[in-house]
Amino acid sequence: MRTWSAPAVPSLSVAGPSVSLFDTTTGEVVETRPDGAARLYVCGITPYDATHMGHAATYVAFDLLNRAWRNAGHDVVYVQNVTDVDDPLLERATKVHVDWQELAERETQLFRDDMEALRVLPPEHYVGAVESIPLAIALIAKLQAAGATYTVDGDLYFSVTADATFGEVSRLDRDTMLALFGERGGDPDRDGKKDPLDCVLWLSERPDEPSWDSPFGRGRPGWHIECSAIALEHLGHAFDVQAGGNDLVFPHHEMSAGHAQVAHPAARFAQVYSHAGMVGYDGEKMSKSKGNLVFVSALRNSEVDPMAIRLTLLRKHYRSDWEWTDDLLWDAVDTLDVWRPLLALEAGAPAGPVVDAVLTALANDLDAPTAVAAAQAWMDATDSGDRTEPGSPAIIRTLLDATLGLDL
Ligand code: 5CA
Ligand code: ZN
Repeated sequence: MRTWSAPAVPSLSVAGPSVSLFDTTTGEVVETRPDGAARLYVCGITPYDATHMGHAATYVAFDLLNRAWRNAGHDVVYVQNVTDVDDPLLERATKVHVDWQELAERETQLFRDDMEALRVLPPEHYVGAVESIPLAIALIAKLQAAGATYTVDGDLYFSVTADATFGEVSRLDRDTMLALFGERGGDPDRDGKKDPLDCVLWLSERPDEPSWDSPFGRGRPGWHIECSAIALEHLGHAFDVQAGGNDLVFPHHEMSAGHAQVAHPAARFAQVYSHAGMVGYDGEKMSKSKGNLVFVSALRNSEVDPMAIRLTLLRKHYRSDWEWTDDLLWDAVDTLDVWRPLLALEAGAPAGPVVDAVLTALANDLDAPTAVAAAQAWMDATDSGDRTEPGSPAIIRTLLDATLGLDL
């Protein structure tokens, strides 16, 4: 699939420190240790509606990781999927009487435009579920050969007991797993399953739904196998970071890891699992199914500065759950009105300590709020008349662009 265009990223004269990240599987902040290029997989959108602030927050969060690695001197191989065939997309297409492929293409393009406006670095491999069906089929065949599958009325299931490490990604108790599985696309109550948590690998053909030929009959792949297959193909095993919002911890990331690890027991799927908090609006998680949405494209269409949207997101720590309010956005708009003229000055407060503070904060579990506070302190000092360092505004401007993705 076509990716989106990359914004220019200026290089810094100082290298950033090695990057640490909170790992969901251990509950600790761990140092990432890329061996050669850093390998990142971030779960992509299901393109049945426009990009909302929750999506934007998650992609901006992992854009900080991408930038922090680059600033630390690593090349980054970044892979993202598009779930361009799945139940919610097909259901929406039926409801609004649009061809499912047209809907997916339209919303994917809107997402690309939103990501470009927000200056999110594009993945090197932007990969659709549909185009990856041969990969999914090959991986399912490995699971079948490993004895990890069985059928229920023609649908092929993954047996979670085949994965000796099942539960190690999310570390949740069984009752919580069962509840989340039911809420997030699973079918714990279906008759004929060996374990209520077993998930679909290949769904047999349904009337009026798209389907493809496979050794398991005509049908389409389940959701979790899509990300396992795409990640393994483009990143290999034990890649550095598997990421997404924390609504994906279970079942999605647990199952994707399970599929990959049963097919290739010698290696872990990913080394670190990193999850962004949920952005809420009007008291609930912002979600397409609830309809309580603030769209990036709607704000762009009403001439809101995308950098103000980005700053609003950066002011919250990526792991916290928070509520979007319009006041947060207007506050960011006002902030940038103050920042821009200061960054255009010939001289300002000393830049060196700010460069260190920003790089250190971001390498420490992507602490953007601390980085933004360090930038604000420089703005305050410069605004109150500290113009002791010629050229420092240009250095800060470059710093904000390279690390936080703020082009001011
Ligand atoms: N296609 C799957 C992943 S393979 C999917 O979850 N798509 S999605 O469109 O529902 O979400 C896209 C990304 O945005 C996921 O990483 C998800 O965790 C994240 N996300 C969804 N809603 C929110 C929210 N309210 N706040 C923060 N992140 C969110
Ligand atoms: Zn995924």
